[in-house]
Amino acid sequence: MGASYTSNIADADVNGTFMGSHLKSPSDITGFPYFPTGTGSLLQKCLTKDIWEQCKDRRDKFGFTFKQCIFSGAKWTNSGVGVYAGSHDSYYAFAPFLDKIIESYHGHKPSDKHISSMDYNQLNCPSFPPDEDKMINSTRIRVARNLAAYPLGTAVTRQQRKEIEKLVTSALGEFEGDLKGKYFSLETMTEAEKKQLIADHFLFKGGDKYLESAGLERDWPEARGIFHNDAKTFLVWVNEEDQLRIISMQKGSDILQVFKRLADAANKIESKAKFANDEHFGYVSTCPTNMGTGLRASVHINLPKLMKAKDLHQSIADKYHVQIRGIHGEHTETDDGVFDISNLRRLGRNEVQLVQDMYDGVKAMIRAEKSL
Ligand code: ADP
Ligand code: CIR
Repeated sequence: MGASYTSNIADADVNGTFMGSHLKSPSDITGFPYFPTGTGSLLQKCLTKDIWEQCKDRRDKFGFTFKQCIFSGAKWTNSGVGVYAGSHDSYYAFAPFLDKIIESYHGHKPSDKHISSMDYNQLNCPSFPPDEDKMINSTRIRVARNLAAYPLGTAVTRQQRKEIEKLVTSALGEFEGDLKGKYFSLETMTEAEKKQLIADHFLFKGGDKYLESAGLERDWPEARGIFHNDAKTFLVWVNEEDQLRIISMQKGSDILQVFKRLADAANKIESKAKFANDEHFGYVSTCPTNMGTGLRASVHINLPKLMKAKDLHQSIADKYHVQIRGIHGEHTETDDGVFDISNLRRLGRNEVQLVQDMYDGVKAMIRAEKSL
């Protein structure tokens, strides 16, 4: 059958690279999306014409459509992935497509099980010697979580988003000791406070075109905010890409301490809130890359020589399953040779193994930097 093509071609940017399109809403996708030459997104790799025909008119049990699921990547063909789910159920309703995305990204097959472990005693991460410690500015580990009783942020109503904010902040309000903190609403914080929190790497930025196209910035900034302790070593983002991003971070390279705090905080929150989770997928997240553990463990590290050797650092990243980002968040460039190195995989391996991926990858990068 000859699939019809939706024209989503827009003006090329000055380099001739295709960046955006005239697609305004998911219903503008009236046929198989057009992907210009050079599109490298997982959406483009996994969406065959057969899968399109099977899924194009499907919706999940909350009414979130397949076209909504692929809209971000159909519009922004420079996406890395380009796909967002509407609910836990989307992963089943759109299984012919999302199983393929999940297997391509995580290597996790439909019959595989996901088992969690935050047993930090199993982590093999000896302290970095002083010359290596000096290269590492800071360490951060976050996990993504969403409440079982609601659809994901892509599909919640305005009222549901407010309920989620209330539930999460009242649970966090009971924390004592090192985790005791306060909630700061994005609606009431001043522009200067917001800027400072973003500059210090504590707060999300907003205004992300990929998230916006997935419906995640509706009613912004209402019902969004950040909870943190005084030391800003334990933080929770509320109602950004996921309903909760639980974060542990601090200056320096003590990965074990950061992981212990994260495990403790995540367990405490889970004792008060039921998270969307199942045996096959682990914890459910909005972006398929975060399924399973939802865990991204990263260091900000200074590797000036290695980062100039593109083939070398990319081959180390591939071998150790780590990802290299700029230090101002995903899709950012970097300055001064400081990079964000983190685990790439999140599903089908437990939390300890993923923090280990990051540690081993960072050690390999440091060895290479020293040898150059
Ligand atoms: P995530 O999806 O993990 O939240 P982003 O790449 O969007 O990732 O980063 C969110 C924020 O966290 C950014 O401000 C980024 O600079 C900060 N961040 C990430 N890793 C670290 C780290 N190891 N040390 C300090 N800040 C970090
Ligand atoms: C993209 O496809 O490039 C963006 N939608 C982000 C993909 C990675 N997702 C993530 O980090 N949560």
